[in-house]
Amino acid sequence: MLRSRHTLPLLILMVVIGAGSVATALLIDWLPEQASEQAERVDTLIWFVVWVSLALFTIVMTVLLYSMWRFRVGEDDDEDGPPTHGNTRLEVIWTIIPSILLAVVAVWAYLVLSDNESLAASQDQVTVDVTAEQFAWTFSYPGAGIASGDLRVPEGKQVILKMRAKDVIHSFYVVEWKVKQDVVPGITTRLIIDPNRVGTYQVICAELCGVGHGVMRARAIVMPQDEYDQWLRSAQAELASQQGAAGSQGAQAPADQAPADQAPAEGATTTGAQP
Ligand SMILES: [Cu+2]
Repeated sequence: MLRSRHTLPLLILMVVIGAGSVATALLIDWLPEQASEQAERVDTLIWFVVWVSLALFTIVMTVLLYSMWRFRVGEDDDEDGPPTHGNTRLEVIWTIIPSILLAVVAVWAYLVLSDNESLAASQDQVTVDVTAEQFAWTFSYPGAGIASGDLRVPEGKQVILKMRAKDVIHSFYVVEWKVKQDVVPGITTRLIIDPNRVGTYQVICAELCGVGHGVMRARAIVMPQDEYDQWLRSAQAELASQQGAAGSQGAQAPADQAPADQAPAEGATTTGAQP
C-alpha cells in the first residue's frame, strides 16, 4: 500500500482536483431548463453519471499527476523501467466496479425510458399529428380540423405526437422537454411528452435533412388549459369563417394534405402503421 510519505500529498492533491471538479459541475448552468416530466427523469440520470465520472476523474488525475511529479526520472535516464507483471487484486477491483456502475446505469436508463413512455389515462391525453418536410413542421389537431406551424399544447396533459415525414428523415427535438424522435418517411413514429411548464420553446430538426435544415424550426407553446381551450375554439371559429368565405373549398386543406403524387402512399402508410 501507499507509504505514509505519499499519503498526505496525495490527499491534498485529491481534495484540490475534487474541489475543482465539483465547482465546475455546480457553478456553471450546464443543462437547459426542465419543462417536462421526462426532462426531470433524464436530468437526474445524467447528473448521477456526471458525479460518478467526476469521482473517477478525481482519483485518476490525482494518481497520474502525483506520479508524474514524484516519480519523474532524470533527463539523461534512458533505462527501461522495472518489469511489472500485473496486480490481480487491482485488476479485479477495476473490473468489478465499472461493471456494477454500467449495470446500474443500464437498469436506471431502462426504467427512465419506460416511465417516459408510460401512457396516461386517455382523458388526460392530447394527440397532435406532426408532418415534417423540407424545411417546415406542420401540426394538426385531429378532430378539430386545425393545422398550424406552431405546436400548442396544454400544460399538465400528456401530449402524444404522431409524426410523419413527406420527404427525408427529420427529427423532432425540444431541448427543454429532453426528448427526441426521428420522423421517417413511410412510418408513423410516436413521441410522448408530459409538459409541466408553461412557456414557449423551440422545436428543432435534429437530423441533417438538406440545405434548409438549420432553419427548420417551429415554436412549441405550452399554455394553461383554459387558454389552450380558448385558442382551440377561436382557431376553429376562424377556420369555419374562412371555409364559409371560400365556399365548399376548404381554406385550410392545402396545408394539411400531401402533394397529389404522395397522397396514396401516405394514406396507406398511416393505415398500416397504426394499430
Ligand atoms: Cu433537418
